[in-house]
Amino acid sequence: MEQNAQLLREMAAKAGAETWEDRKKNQTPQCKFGEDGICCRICSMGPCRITPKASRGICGADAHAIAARNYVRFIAGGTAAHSDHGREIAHVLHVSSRDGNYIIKDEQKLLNLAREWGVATEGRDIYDIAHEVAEIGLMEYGKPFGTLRFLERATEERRKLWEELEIAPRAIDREIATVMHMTHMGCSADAEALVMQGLRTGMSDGWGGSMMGTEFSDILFGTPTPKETEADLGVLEKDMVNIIIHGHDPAMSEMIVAASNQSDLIEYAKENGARGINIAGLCCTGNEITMRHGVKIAGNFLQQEGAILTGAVELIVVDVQCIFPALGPLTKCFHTKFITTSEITRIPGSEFIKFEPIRALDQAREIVKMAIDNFKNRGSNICIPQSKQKAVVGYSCEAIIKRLDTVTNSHVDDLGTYKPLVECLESGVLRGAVGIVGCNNPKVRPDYSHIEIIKELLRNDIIVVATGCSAQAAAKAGLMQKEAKELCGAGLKRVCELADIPPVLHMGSCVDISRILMLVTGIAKAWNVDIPKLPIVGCAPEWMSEKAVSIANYVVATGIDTYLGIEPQVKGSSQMMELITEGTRKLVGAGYIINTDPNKLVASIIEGIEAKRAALGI
Ligand code: SF4
Ligand code: MSK
Repeated sequence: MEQNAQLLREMAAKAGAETWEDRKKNQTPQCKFGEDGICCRICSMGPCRITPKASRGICGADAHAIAARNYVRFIAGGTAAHSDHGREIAHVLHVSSRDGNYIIKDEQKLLNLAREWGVATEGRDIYDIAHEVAEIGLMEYGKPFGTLRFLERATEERRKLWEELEIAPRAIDREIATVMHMTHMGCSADAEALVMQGLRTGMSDGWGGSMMGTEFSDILFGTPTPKETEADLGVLEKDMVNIIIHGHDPAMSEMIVAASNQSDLIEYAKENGARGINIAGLCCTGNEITMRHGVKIAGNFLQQEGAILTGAVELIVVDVQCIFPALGPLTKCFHTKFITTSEITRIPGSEFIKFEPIRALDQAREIVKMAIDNFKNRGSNICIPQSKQKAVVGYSCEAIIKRLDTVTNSHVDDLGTYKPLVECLESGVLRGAVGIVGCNNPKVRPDYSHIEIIKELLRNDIIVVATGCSAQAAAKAGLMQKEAKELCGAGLKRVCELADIPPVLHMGSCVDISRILMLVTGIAKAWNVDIPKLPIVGCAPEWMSEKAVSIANYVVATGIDTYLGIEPQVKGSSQMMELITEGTRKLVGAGYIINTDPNKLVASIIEGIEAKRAALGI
């Protein structure tokens, strides 16, 4: 991996290009007030910062109030991004039609959701049902009364607790607005009240916008099933037209993949001297597309510049979130065309083609053609690192149930439930399960913490499910191929062999952490054990984005301990540090455990899982 990085650094130097590593140096040392969360600039009497001689801002807000307000605004940013993604997909569902660009690929999932939401299905056209379901979903963003519909999916214990604590989320947009209002100058200064609203807002993401994003994407594009792919920059092809898809919302990329498979465009690529068209994904658009089509994974968050630095990318097309503005100047150092498609993500140095669902396939064809036309402009200085690994991806909850059912095949009557998985956990064949999620962060060596933590868990018979950039790190390290069972303890190895699965299951993109919520909820129901007592935890070793904090909040509110390898920016407030670790645990049964040393972090995960097992008497 370091060898690749060195190669790409040389490419950058030759091209006169700057990378995140250069900019990181220029940003060092980073602002201590920002790191500790005790700089406030929410009114123009400020900015104010807390120092040994100034314990309060001009209005009198102390370190706890300032850190808490900054923290919940972080959550609101993350919830807004994930949930708006869900809203966009709902709009696509709303214009789906039998003869249009977007058709319904998983009718059964749509019918199940329609029944769950009380939508009549008998004798109706599937597209009428789809449009009504989409409209109900869209109303979840702004309905004036009641709480979110998906909360009904949670365990009874959680629902009751959320009601008692008054953190059951109402309309999604309302929770985001409530954060902005509470943190406006002259409103909340009480850290605990702000943290509670943070939990509620996070839940409007996980049990709201993200869950909608996942459900509607499955309905439109198909529920993922296991399929083989490859990961890392070596998936770029020297003699093909390389197109990178990047971001989070799969709607446009679905069409790019469809266009790239059309014979006239493949023929056109050949006429232009290429062997064909090669699509490769970055970040969560890459995850969405690999989960459903097996499209190859070029890399994760901190590899986005590396992909361009190969000099072999004809075009990069992006939608929303996690896209470096640096791609503007960087692509100018090469022949690479940079296309933005969402009005949410406008970046200087890009060409903007506004995504329109009703003519998305034509737009995608236009974009693929642009890439082909650009093939001839590729420079002679190409450097594609050789590294790539095989991976099996596509583990939706449905796919996991199907595979794990084969482990205890004596339980024919249990087919279609999580009981076989519960049996493995209860008997100790598997000691526990960990959801590893989240980004890369230049504060730590890219992928290192993800990989070290995952490997140690596997050695200890702890099965791993992964999403986002963590999943891509695992894929690049070869941990998503079935042969990785050789790295596991005897119990996990046996489960992998019987179920014919890799020990790390790719569950999708960042919004697909809602799949993990449903997986854990399903296990809790099948086992009849409250979620905080299960030997199941979450971990974000290298997180960086506001979305990650939103996720961490809904995971904690769901009763799942969350281990963080990067410190949240609240260290300047002892009260906040207490609230996010032990404070929430007293209320919802889970909290953060923070350690920036990956070896210590994984040791505490294993210790935490074993303590939960001991408490269950297993
Ligand atoms: Fe300063 Fe208070 Fe204004 Fe914040 S809200 S900038 S602490 S005066
Ligand atoms: S893409 S939010 S860097 S996981 Fe979902 Fe990766 Fe984090 Fe973006």
